[in-house]
Amino acid sequence: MTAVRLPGWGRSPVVTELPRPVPRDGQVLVRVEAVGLCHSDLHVIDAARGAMPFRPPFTLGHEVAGRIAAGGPSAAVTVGERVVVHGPWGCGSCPRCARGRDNYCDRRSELSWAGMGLGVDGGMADHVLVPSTKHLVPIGELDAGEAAPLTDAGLTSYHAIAGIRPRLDEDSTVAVIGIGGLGHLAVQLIRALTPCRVIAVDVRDEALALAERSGAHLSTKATADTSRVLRATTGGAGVDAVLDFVGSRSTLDLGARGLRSDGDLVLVGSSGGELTVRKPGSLPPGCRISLPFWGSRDELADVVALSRAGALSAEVQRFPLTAVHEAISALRNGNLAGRAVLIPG
Ligand code: FEH
Ligand code: ZN
Ligand code: ZN
Repeated sequence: MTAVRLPGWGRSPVVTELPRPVPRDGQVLVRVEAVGLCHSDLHVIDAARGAMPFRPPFTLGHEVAGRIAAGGPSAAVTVGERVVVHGPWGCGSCPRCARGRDNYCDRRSELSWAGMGLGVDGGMADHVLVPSTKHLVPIGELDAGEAAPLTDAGLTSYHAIAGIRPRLDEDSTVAVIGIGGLGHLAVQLIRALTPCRVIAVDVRDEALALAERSGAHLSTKATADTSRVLRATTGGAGVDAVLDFVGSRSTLDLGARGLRSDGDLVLVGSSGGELTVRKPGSLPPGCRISLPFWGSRDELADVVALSRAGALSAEVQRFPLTAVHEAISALRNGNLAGRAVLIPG
């Protein structure tokens, strides 16, 4: 089978041929029909030796949709069923993993992987071997190219919103910073799940247009004065929540300056920006800071249900699997509208 593998730290991914895996025990072989490309893939590709808690070589790809091709002897599967894969594979036995919350596995520090395609072979390939049927969610007739981003971009956004949702009402305003693969789905999810107002912030005109197509009430280009915009549109108080899908020093500063007291600052992006937490300091009194990571299997089922109900629709840009380097360049250069998705031949 064709696979995109990271051969070693500091080396470019290679498109190569591997034997198709054979499922054992409870494992499931999934024929990949679409696999998303994520900024985290770039962080992994660019990582220096020792920076990640896992080691190459392995096949990339942690955002997968496809069909069940075969099951191991103890896997109860329906061959041909269309599914997406819950990717943050944990130890499988701790209290968190037992509840499908592998994203917060208690033994993560002991594992040599961070999830599918993150230290263990993933789905940037014709097939992927999934440890158990518990990692699969049926998708019915959803288009595979639009379903794959639900498993990471959609799920991560959904989980981030779930953490603040109880505090969002019709008087609330939420700023979404960074309207890319995750941000545009976050705008759709906030509109679908809450009555609050959404302000989208990005540096690119095409991203702000995507935000408006996704349902943002207001979209504003990020400048040094954007925190004033956030305050001006909320009567001076500031926004009730900031979802930062960039996570740079400038976006964190913007979020802190534009946030209302008793507000929520949610850091999702992994650009490595820093924020000083100090009293007295720049953060408003009563604010909460959270760093959500991916999401649970049950939350993925919720995301798929929202998509099947027509409340969520990922804008995607499709590339052949073998054109992975073209997709990587487009992601690096900010030339994507929505999420890049690779389609095996
Ligand atoms: C994966 C691995 C490490 C950090 C972040 C991620 C996300 O892309 C998963 O949603
Ligand atoms: Zn990701
Ligand atoms: Zn675990």
